[in-house]
Amino acid sequence: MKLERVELLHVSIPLITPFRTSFGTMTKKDTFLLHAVTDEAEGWAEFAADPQPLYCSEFVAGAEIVIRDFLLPRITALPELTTATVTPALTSVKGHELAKAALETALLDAELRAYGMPLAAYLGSIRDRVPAGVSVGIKNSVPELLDDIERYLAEGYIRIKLKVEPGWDVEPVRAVRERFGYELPLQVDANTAYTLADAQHLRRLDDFGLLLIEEPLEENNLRAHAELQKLLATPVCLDESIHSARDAASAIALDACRVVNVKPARVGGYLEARRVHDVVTAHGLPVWCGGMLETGIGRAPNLALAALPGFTLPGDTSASNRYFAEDITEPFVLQDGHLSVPSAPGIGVDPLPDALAHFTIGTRELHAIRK
Ligand code: OSB
Ligand code: MG
Repeated sequence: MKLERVELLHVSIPLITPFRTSFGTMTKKDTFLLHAVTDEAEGWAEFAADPQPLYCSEFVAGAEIVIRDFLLPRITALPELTTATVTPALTSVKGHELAKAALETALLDAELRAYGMPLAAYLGSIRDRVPAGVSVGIKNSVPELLDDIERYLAEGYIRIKLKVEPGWDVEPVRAVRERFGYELPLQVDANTAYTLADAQHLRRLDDFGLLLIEEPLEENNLRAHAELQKLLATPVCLDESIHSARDAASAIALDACRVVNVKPARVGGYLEARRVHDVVTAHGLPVWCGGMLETGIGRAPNLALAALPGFTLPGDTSASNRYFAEDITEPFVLQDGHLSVPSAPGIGVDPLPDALAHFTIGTRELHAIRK
């Protein structure tokens, strides 16, 4: 495969409702797509992070520079361009997993399209649809939260995740249990909002039969998560702290978590995400697929991953209309609480030209081979 050009499309898409977490409130998906054109096929990918480094250290403007100045030059120097050669070529650049994931995914998409192979088949996925959960942001009041959850359950979502922070934790969880019962698969996500000093408070969540508590403490603080796990009956799940399969192995060895949220972007792409799945599954622990409010371009490959056998818990991969009035691809629709895994080659979806034109606020040519 020969890389002819890589185009960056900066897109901005309004969210249907603001999404509030312990680290901030999002009102739109503001990021970029990568469009890789090779002599054999074209590929697409979405950068998963936000304009500000609040969820993770990477951010939109920084990732553009990293890809343009440090990642792409290493790719264009390769004698043979395949996904197998791309990933090792990028390892000398420290960190920047989300930027690497965007570039790797665009090239993987092009390569798989050239082979006519769907990403799900390439990864070894076994399902044609995956159960959908929904991540519910922090609300102004408990009644507002209960109304939102009622609507999501009526739509068919089969698992609810509540975003929590100090001051919005035990009370909303209790209210959800009282209203919807103990059978509802329910979990919480703190996005690093607590410290080990909050352990006794967090223990109160043990009364509510949660599936897991996600990233309660500081990012990368495996020791503190292990201390917390000793005090909690609720399984600790790590998100922000897991950047690789090696991190997952360390966290499990320390008993810092008993569940892992796999976000392909956070671990550098789908190949490493597959390895995270393999390591965690080999330890007999469940994994599930997280999300970052992706457009259809990011959602499609996440669904392919979530169809691997070890993904035994429902993920955060919700339908397009949970996020957007209009998506950039054909919308993903909830059917009987599930989303279909794309079956066309590569990531299996393309941007719709009109939607793409409508939501694109800038384009940059990152690399063009002069012919
Ligand atoms: O921590 O899982 C998270 C969204 C943006 C950034 C981080 C997270 C989230 C979510 C929503 O919880 C997941 C989704 O619906 O895409
Ligand atoms: Mg999370």
